[in-house]
Formats: sequence, C-alpha cells, structure tokens
Amino acid sequence: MRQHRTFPRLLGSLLLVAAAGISSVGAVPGGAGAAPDTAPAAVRPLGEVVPAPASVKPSGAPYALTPATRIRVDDDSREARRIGAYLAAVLRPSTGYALPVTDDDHGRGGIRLALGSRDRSLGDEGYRLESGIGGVTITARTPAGLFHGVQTLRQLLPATVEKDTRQAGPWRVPGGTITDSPRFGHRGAMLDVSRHFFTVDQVKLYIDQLALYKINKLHLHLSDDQGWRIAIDSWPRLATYGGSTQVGGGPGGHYTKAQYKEILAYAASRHLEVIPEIDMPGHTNAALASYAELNCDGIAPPLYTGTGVGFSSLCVPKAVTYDFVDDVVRELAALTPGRYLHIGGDEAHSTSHADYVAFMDRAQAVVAKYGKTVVGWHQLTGTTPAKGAVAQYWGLDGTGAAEKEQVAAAARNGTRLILSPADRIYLDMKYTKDTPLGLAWAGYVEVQRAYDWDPGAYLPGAPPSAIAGVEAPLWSETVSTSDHIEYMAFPRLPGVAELGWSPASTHDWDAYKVRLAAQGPRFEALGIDYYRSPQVPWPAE
Ligand code: TNX
Repeated sequence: MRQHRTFPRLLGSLLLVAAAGISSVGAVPGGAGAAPDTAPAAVRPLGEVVPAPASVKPSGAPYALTPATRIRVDDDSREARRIGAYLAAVLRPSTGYALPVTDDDHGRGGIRLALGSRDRSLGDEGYRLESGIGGVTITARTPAGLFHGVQTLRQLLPATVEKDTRQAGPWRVPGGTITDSPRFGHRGAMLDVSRHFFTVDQVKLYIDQLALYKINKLHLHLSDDQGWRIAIDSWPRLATYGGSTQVGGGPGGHYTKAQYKEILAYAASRHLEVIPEIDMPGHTNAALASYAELNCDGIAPPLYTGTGVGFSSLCVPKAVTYDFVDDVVRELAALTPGRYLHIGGDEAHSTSHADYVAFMDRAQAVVAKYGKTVVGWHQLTGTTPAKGAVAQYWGLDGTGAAEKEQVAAAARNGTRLILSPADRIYLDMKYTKDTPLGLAWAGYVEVQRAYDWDPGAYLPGAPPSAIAGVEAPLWSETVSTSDHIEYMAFPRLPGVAELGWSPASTHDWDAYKVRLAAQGPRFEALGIDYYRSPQVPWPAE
C-alpha cells in the first residue's frame, strides 16, 4: 500500500529552506532564450497541461520560485486568501519554502492571485495565467476560476512538486500566457459508496485527485441494494441496518449527517459540487430490508451482499412509499447546498412500466417541492421529465436507435443531458481482459477509447446546447480500497476531464497521449496507483 498525500500536510523542514534557495536561485536563467540548463527538472512546455487549456501563448523567460517567493492576494478577498493557503500547502513540503500568503500590496512579483477580473470571456470558471521572469499572475472573475488556474500552475511545475518531502527543484514556471475556460459546465465523477463503503477520508482523497483535473461535480451514489449510506433521522434503520453490510458481506458503513457535511465542505473547498443520489424505485433492497412496511407483501427481505441488479422495487401503489420518499428527499435536500438531487431510476426491472412512470412522476414532484432540480438516469426520458430535469445517459455506442432517439427527443424538449456512455467512461470497466478489477459487461475500455469521442456530437439528434457535460461513474462492485479507485480512475479520468473542459479543436489523441504521459511522474509523486497503459508513452523510469 502506498503512502498517500493528504491535506493539510506537514510543512517541510524550514532549516533546509536557505540551502534550497541558493541552489535554485543560482540556476535561474537570465532572460528570454533561457540559459542552457542541465538540471533534470528543466522548464516544461507551457501547454503541457491536462485538460488542454483553450489558449496557450509561450513567451519570454520562466519564473522561478525562490525562498523569498510570496503568494499575494487581494486584501479584501477571503476566497483568494483561502485559495492562496491551499496553493501554499501544495508547494511548501516539496519546495521547503515558506511561501507566506500575504495581502501586502507593496511587494511585486511572486505569485499573485487576483479575483474580480471584468473579462467576461473568462466565464464562471475561467482564468488567465501570465508567467514571466518577474512572477506569475492568475486572474479570474470567480473563486472557482482562480482555483482552476492554481491547478494549471501546479501542473506547470515539475512533478516532484507534488511530493510531501523536500525535493531539489529548481521550481520553474514556463513563461507566457494561458487563457482558459471550460467547454462544459458539468465535469463530473461518480463514486458508488453503496456496493462498497468508502470512508470520509477516502472520499476526500478522491476529491483532491479530481480537483487536479478541474472536475467540478462529485456525484455520490448513496444507496443501492447492498447498502444505504446516509443517515436519515426520520427513518434511522436505513443507515444503521441498511448500511450495515456491503458486497462480499463486509461491515459496510454510513455517513452521519456531520460526516456528510464534512465531505460537502471539503468538496466545496476544492470547488466541487456534490450531487447526492438516492436510487429509486429499483436498487432499493437495503431500504426494503430495513423497513418491512415498504414492501408490497409487508415482509422485509434479507440484506443483500451479491452483485445482481434489477430484483428490488419500492412498492409503488402503497401510500407509505411516498411518506418515505418525502422524508428522505426533504432531509437530503436540507443537507444539500447544491442545486441537484439525483433520484436514480435505472434498471427498475422489477417495477412494471406503468408503476415506474407513476413513481417517477411523484418522486420528481417531491424533489421540486424541496427546491431541487432532478437528475435521473436516462430511463427518466421514458417518463415525463420535469421541467429543467437532467438525464444521465449511460448507454453504449451500440445502444439501439430507438432508445437513443428517446433521449435525444427529451433533449430537444429541454431536458439537459449528462453523458456517461458505459463503453467509454464507466471507470469500473476493465481496461483489457487482464485487468484484475472491474466488470466487462460494456466491453473493455482502454485509455484511448475513453478519450476518443466527442460529447458534443455523441448522441444523434440531441442539440449540442442540451449537453450539460460528461461524468465518469465508478461503480464499486469490485472496487473496495483507495488503491482500487485510483487504478480504475487513472489514467482514464484525466481524459474525461479533458473531454469536459477543453475546446473540441484541441482534441487529438496523439497530442493528448503525450501530455497524459507527462502526468505519470505526477501520479507517482502523489502516490496514485495507476494503470500503465501500453497506449501511453510513459517516460522511462
Ligand atoms: C449498471 S449504470 C448500473 C449499476 C451497476 C453498473 C456496473 C446504471 C445506471 N446502473 O447498477 O453498478 O452497471 O457497471
């Protein structure tokens, strides 16, 4: 098991700071047309970033961090200060520099984080990064934009900057200007915490990994047949009993409301919005086992620890079902600062079509009643999607034309789409037949296959404007540790992030695989256990 980096980390030894400074300052090139340099960590190309930035204009000399570098923020911005503190926490252990975060305007140079740009072209999440011999300035209209700019800055520094012990440097940022904003507003990752439970710390670790690639939504699949993972005060046995096991029969677990809020706060600090999912009316064995009255026959089934799907259903005709839905949605909505609440709706094979339609109508109304926007798996488009609803498409390239057209027709009617094609970006699919983890029902998904498609043109007949973005689900039937999460997500997840962020004009597998290869040493520095796909020209060890 590798040692993972978590935040906040210990500051590297200050005693070493002076020595580090002398060597790196001495190696700074003097101007444009940089001096020859034999150091291993030579300046990286300005555009060697994943996701590919919208515009990259290299120019001039690099900026080199020194022991005197300060992170300067506007004096009236708590948010910029917080992002400055985050950046400092990333950079301090490996550089050994003090990197004070300051709002003292008098100094110049260093790393400046500036909020409040009026440049509308940067949008809600964009940023501009300007780097030259005198310093680096990241400018954005919003804290999210500033945070994304900081992720780009991280990637422009040598991979060893990610380590949690002092490294040699030099710490140079290539000169030039990056102007960047995302193609799609929804760049998601889903984690199934039901089939196997993941602790708050495991979720936080994944959040940190997602943030590096500018993923901005974390969809948590909080309930399924094998486990109910969120405390609901009005139905306490859902979590205490329904959450007491998992696939394979292990002890499972659930989040108390306080723990769940801790996840939300951590995600917010990394500018990710959490979208909670309670999967209904199928995938509900954990709830049915916890409360006999939810079953049509009044008999609670046993807890389930296998990996089958499609065998459970809430009892659609019973009134108590809607008391349950109302209570759960009310409590979950009250916990949720974000706009969205996901109600599942997939694989309801034990619910008749008429019951399914009736149930989804009522459940959607409850979500609206508590002020949230509904998200559902794309079977929702076979019912009457509520106004503003979002459908998550999880079909395959080869899914029948009729099913695709049903989804496309809903999109033409105003339903927005999140694209999660299973044979492209299901992170639980095996890479090859030899992958030790994962499933293969949608086929094998190597790294190129996950990257090489266009979300804007994927679904025939769906207007490009209806595409909210992409999301990579990680179902956890076979995934039970952070190493497992990492092995399945990396390196496919950065490709999904790029599909969501980068302009279609940058899409090019041959160029992407080179930028992705450069992430290998960064994964290693971060302790991320990744699949060394033979499709990617990883640098030699
Ligand atoms: C399908 S995709 C499911 C999940 C499974 C997954 C495994 C979807 C909405 N439902 O219940 O975990 O396949 O890949």
